[in-house]
Amino acid sequence: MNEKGCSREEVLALLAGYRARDCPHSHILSSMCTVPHEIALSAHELFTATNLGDPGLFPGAAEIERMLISELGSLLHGINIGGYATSGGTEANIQAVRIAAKLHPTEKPNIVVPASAHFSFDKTSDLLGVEVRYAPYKKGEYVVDTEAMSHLIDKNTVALAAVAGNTEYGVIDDVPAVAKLAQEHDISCHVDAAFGGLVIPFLKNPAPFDFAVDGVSSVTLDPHKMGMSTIPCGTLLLREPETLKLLSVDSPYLTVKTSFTLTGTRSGADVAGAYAVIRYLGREGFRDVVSGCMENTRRLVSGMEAFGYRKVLEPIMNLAVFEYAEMPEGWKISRTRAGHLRFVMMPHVTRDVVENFLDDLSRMQ
Ligand code: 0PR
Repeated sequence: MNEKGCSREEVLALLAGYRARDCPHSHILSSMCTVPHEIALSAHELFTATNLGDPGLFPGAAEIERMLISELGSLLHGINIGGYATSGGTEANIQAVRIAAKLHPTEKPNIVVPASAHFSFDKTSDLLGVEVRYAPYKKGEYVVDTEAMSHLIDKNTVALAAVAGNTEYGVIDDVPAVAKLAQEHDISCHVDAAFGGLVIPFLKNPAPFDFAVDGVSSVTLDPHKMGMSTIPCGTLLLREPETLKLLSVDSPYLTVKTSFTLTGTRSGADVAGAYAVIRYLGREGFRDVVSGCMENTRRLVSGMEAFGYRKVLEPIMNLAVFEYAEMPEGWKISRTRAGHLRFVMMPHVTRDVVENFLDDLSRMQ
């Protein structure tokens, strides 16, 4: 730290220089985050000084968090759903597994997750000492083979997970089959809908993936992905709100005497941002956003197919995957573990962005 500070202008010019080095969203085609909705930014600003880690000081912000959980719970067909706003999908997945391990105490707990599960389950394993068993895909479909999953369950299995909108291929596991398996073994069923939770409800004829499915105990849903909130905002949604208490530790000097969250100090700003978007857009607005993203996904697929690029799957969501090929310079496109090209068609990937990309692609033909 320098002895003397500098002017506001100098500081902001310095930061702007660094910001200019970041990739522009107009060229980011593989991110699950997006440019926050304008109303999320205003809401965020209003709540920057709030700390949900000491909710008695900020009852207004705490009430917004409760309303966010309640709104998302009812969107996912739940009644009196509990939970809280996490720092993202990683924290929500960790906490869901912690709850499952407490509900089903055993010396060597394990969980069975799809091979497509996000790497946050590896972190969960390392942190909690819970073994993670990966159930393979159904050949060529990238959804979990529930038959194979059933063979990985034993007396120490505390939970099964299904993914609704997987990170690499955007497909939805057979949640009813996974939940049924969990019920048969009297264990928890966690659905990771970090990405899909704000897409699937707005698709035509959505696949069952939420609390409407018997046996689903918890769901991860991240507003900082398709919810267009500011980062970082995830949620953990629980069918049985009381199960959160299993994670409680004493917090004697706070305004509330127990704490169940993984992080301590938590901003109310991103939570207000997430709630603002939900109130502002409503289901109708979200349906429009999702249908726009789906239309752009179809345009990308037809444009690329016209140049001879081959898709790996018919997209179910706003995520398209192609066999590997060289891509034009300057575009940020990631690859799956299997080496496929992965496009996540977030709200910032507008029709203009798609056309610009296809133009660049046409110059490579
Ligand atoms: N579950 C699923 C299904 C996910 O896709 C992700 C993250 C998580 C859990 C973990 O969520 P957090 O990262 O919020 O803890 N999916 C993205 C991914 O790994 C996250 C991301 C977003 C990565 C934007 C890069 C990026 O530019 O691809």
